[in-house]
Amino acid sequence: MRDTSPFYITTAISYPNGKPHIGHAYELIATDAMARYQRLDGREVFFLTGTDEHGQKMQQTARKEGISPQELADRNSAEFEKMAELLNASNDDFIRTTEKRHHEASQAIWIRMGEAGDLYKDAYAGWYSVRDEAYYQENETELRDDGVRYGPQGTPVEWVEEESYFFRLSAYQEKLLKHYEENPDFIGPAERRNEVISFVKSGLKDLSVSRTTFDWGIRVPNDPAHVMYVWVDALTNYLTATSYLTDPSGPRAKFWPANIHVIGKDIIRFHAVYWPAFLMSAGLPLPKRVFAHGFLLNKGEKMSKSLGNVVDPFNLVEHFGLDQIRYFFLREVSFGQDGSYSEEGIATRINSDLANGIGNLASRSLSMIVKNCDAQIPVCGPLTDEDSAMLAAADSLLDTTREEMGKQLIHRALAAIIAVVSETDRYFAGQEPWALKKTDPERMATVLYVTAEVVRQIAILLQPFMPESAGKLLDLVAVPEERRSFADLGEAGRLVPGTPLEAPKPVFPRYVAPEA
Ligand code: ME8
Repeated sequence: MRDTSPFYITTAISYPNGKPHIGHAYELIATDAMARYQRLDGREVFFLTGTDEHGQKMQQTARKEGISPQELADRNSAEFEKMAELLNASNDDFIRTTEKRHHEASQAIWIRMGEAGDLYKDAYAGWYSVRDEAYYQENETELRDDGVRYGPQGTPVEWVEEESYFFRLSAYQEKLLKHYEENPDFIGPAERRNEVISFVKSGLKDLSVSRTTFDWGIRVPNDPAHVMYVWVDALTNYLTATSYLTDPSGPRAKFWPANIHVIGKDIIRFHAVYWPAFLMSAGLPLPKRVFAHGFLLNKGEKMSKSLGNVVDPFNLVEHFGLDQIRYFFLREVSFGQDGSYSEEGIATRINSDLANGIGNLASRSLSMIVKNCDAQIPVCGPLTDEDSAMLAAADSLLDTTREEMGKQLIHRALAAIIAVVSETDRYFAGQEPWALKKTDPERMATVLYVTAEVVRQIAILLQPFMPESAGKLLDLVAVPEERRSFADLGEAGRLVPGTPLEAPKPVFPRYVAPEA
């Protein structure tokens, strides 16, 4: 069933302490595909991404580089915006947490948590990871042979002692567990849900939510010696951009609560424990779902600066092409699981699924139409069972992909579309339209019509994943711009005989590795 309610989707906001890497690109591409899918399916979508600019990590990196944190943020945030453009991301806004609107929203949520009686001042003494911007219990850390103590994500922790505001997280343990129980879809995938539930069941301690030993952050209202813990402000970005708190009659306020926060698995605790607790405290509605994708590994290994295998998304796109990269990540990696990538893997996908698959199907069938049917969409004669089955397979893709995308199973939605490409290949080969040319030209016309009609539907459905290439495929079958939404799938938008076609230009060239 089609859902017409507004749809709000977010990525995590990235730390601009360095340039964007392929993990950031991956998250943005996947979230973009989901946003585009819902838009094409007729929903009013608000898609947000941005940068998380406060905190100790930013301050330390800036100091090392001899510039101010604001300069560091300006420089690298611009790189993230450039990446969004390069990746053809359809985000409706790009939020920076140093913006005024965000300071206002963060202070507003702080005041509400205070009014609820959930903030109190005390002294913090414990472990902190600057790289993760996270507090850890001692039993979550380990002292290794190198004499350094590490947190659960493998980053070094340091001892912190300072005056701090605390948030009464302990008071939300039972409420959170009840929320997970009553809203089984709140956290996905299932592994992450289990992980969060067992973390919360193991007992929640109150959370230190302000810092006094540095000042790169949002001031605590009425206590300017304190800046907010960066995660309090970072999570609030999702609210800021809707103006739900600061201007409830604003045009975007209707988008809160978010339908889905898309994040990586390393930050599930912040999104599925702290964030809903803050919102409950502030008396605000909770997001409907938090979905954690996996990590991208380079040839199976974790990317790290020290291994020298951090891949620059700009280079990757330059080398393979944007839609090729989008397709690879979305089809190859099971969304929610870790995924590995390599040049060979990307080349194989490009050649098998795109060049030899949909690209070849479109060019073979459409060039036959141009040559043998006066360069016009041919008339479709009486349908055989095979023709009807072929059209039915294409017509059923909307339901299948809607179901998979509703569960963030992007790779399965794509696999279903590609399976219909293969089925169409078999249909086309089996019908032998080239042989029918002499013996039964009307029958040939029907086979070509059916094939072109399937190409049309596949191209419409590929738009969320490969917007530009899918657009080119739709140009090849002469589908007007305003007939490219999901409402035009199936019977509603069948190709019109007599529509002129041009000789097809290749959309997906074969990838040939450059000589070493
Ligand atoms: O965590 N593969 O920012 P960030 C896949 N500012 N995803 C990856 C990845 C990889 N190798 N490396 C990172 C932060 N990510 C916070 C978020 S949200 C209110 C604040 C993902 O720049 C990571 O999981 O470290 C996260 O979702 C996003 O990239 C930004 O990471």
